[in-house]
Amino acid sequence: MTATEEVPMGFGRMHRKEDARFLRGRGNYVDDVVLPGMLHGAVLRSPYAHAKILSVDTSAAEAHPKVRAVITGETLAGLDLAWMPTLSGDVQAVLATDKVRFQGQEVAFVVAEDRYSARDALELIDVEYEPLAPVVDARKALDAGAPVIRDDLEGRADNHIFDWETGDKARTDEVFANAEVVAVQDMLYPRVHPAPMETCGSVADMDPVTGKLTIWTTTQAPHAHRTVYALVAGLPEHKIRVISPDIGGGFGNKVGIYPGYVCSIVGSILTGKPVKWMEDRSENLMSTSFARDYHMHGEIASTKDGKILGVRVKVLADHGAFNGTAQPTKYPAGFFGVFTGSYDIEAAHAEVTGVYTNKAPGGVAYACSFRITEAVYLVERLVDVLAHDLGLDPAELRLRNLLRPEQFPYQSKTGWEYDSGDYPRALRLALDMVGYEKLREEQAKRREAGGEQLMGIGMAFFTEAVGAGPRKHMDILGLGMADGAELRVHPTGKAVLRLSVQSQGQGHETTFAQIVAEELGISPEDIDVVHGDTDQTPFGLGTYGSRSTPVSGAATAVVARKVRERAKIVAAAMLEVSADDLEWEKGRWFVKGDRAAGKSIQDIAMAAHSNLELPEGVEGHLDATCVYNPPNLTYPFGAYVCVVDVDAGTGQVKVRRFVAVDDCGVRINPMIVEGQVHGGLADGVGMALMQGMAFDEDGNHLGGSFMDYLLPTSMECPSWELGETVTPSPHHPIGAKGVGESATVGSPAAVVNAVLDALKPHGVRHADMPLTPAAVWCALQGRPIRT
Ligand code: MCN
Ligand code: CUN
Repeated sequence: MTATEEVPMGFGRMHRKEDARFLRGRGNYVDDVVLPGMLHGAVLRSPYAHAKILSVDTSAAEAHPKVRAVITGETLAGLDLAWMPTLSGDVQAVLATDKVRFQGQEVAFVVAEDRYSARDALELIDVEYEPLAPVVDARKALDAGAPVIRDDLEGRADNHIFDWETGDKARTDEVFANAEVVAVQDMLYPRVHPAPMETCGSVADMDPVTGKLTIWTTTQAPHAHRTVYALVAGLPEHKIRVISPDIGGGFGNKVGIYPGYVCSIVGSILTGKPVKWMEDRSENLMSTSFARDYHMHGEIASTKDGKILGVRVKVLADHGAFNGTAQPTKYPAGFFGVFTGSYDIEAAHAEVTGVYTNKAPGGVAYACSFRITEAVYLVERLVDVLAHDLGLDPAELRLRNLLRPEQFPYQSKTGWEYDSGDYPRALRLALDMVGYEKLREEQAKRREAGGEQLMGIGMAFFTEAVGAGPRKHMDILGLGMADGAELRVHPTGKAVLRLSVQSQGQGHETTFAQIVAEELGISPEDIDVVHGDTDQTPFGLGTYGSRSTPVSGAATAVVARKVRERAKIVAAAMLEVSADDLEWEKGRWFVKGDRAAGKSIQDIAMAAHSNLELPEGVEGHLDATCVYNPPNLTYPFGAYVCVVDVDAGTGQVKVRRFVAVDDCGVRINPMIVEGQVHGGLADGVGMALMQGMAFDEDGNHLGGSFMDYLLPTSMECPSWELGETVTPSPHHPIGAKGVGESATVGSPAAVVNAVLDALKPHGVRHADMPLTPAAVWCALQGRPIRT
């Protein structure tokens, strides 16, 4: 921050407080943690996607002079730790005992004096495998005679995980049977990976004297992890301290508990020394939480003139070898239930079937909003397919069907209550900003002129449901999704806010200080935000599903208001008036009708710690705590328009422009919101055009490095054009809605719709992501790139 720049006393643009250390290279990440006597762990991984383990010989590795311990599945079985529960109530192998079930699965863990020796010793472990036929294609997972992946589960004779449905099937079938038009489209939302800049890792330190385990680890949910460690390992919870220091990007990759974390803990218990384990890039890409992998069969029904009547969908969900997704228990398909999108329809129905395949576990990650990415992609592609079939302009079709402002709060046909919105206003703003009509004119001229330079205009309108959640509906492993907050105000009026949520780059140290500043009138510079340490912060479920602002942000406002009420009593005593005679303005209480007679929050804080006499029954100090259980989710929304140029000769797509209008209710820090949107839009361009985790037919992972798994850079991104509308959430104390995943959720459909709009004159109706040059070229030739 420059000296001249003003720090807002509340909401407003403000540079991130945490940047002072990040920009100076003073961040403190897990790999920066160095403890006396620390040892290093490395994981031996399976080269096969599916194979029986016949034997594991660790003798040569154990003989390595720098090796302190070699841990196998058998070692863990002896401690009853070979399997751990997943966040979805399945079990996952920590280290394989019987079989390996995906390429890259953890088989053994070596603890050595340095990282290099640990890695060297991996090569000395001799594992004898008997390869088995793998299940790679989810569409074949339920075939009769398909190899059974989870024969560890009793009585399991197939690869079926769950069936889940939502909506009214009978009513939907009736609407479809009577509809004038039905458009049908199969589509794949391919497996992608969050690929945070920092990979996953941990440093575990079990103090043999006190019995206290401290674990520095890359986690988005430190408190939830601590409870799971306590339950799984039988360690007393108060003897476990989870510290999540600075996190170099999470994107959902750091929600779950990975075998490496558990192995570092066991390594520390066995050696009596701290043990560090840090993945490399390939390990991260191959074995940690992927995202999506939804095969969707979608149908949309409408009248001839484009009134949408219903949506139905069948999904085949590839969950990999262990059901390791991290969504609220009641929702095995996450919040996919919002697939009716932003439209006023009569009926909807979805069926989702989850299956095991020989791939890494995961599913809910990469700014997914619990599968709302898939839901938004589905409905926004279907609307475009319908526009294509009806010969209608996709903007016009959307405007005819968007929910109207007077319909809020809106009960969706699948049971969700959208809190607030003005959708047509957002879409009109986006169309105005991009200059929609002029662009269509340009496109018409280009089409008339012919040639290989194609132009496409695509859009997407999305509604998200974020802020999980009302605790009675939402829990993870039985832990209800409510968040605590604690606010202390020191005698001199400086404050410290303690939170359970965990920033991974979202700027919480700034924005949460701004919420307190807005409520109390203390400068955000004078408010420290403490997070990422279970010994120092109240319990809460962590950061994912863009829930920090909706849940902990609300908790922060509530706790600050409690402090304000306490301050009122102290101010009344200081001013020798009744508390009822006081009025609040930002930063001070004053006597109604006499502005000059007032006390600042700083004066009040000092008095609260002094020998001032307070009314009977009122303690001193201003500190307060609260637990916030949200009454509903918040429903941010947005309208995105993308313009692409496509070279028909090479299939190369260039994103020319991208307009994004977001509505996340009241913006705490517009600069941070814009940063979140920029990042998410880049994600969307990446997923639409280049990312996609591929496997060969033997289940070999083909995206183990950034040479093969492509991420977007500034070269692929246009200069984003952002707009905003503000529709406050009626039930959130400051009217804010979450925004961290909005752009990732909304943008892929806009990019894909734009590319397909460009290809439309060539008879292309749909093509699956990623729309690489090869995929686009194949689509133009009329052949699919994949079967
Ligand atoms: N914010 C605001 N006004 C609003 C809403 C949000 O100023 N109306 C601010 C918040 O105060 C916060 C940031 O925007 O500083 C994001 O807030 P929110 O939408 O509540 O999302 P979370 O903080 O819960 O972040 C989670 C979300 C998720 S789930 C993924 S995945 C993702 C994302 O955030 N991962 C990220 N954005 C990321 N950004 C970075 N840099 N790194 C990641 O790993
Ligand atoms: Cu789903 S990725 Mo974010 O919720 O951590």
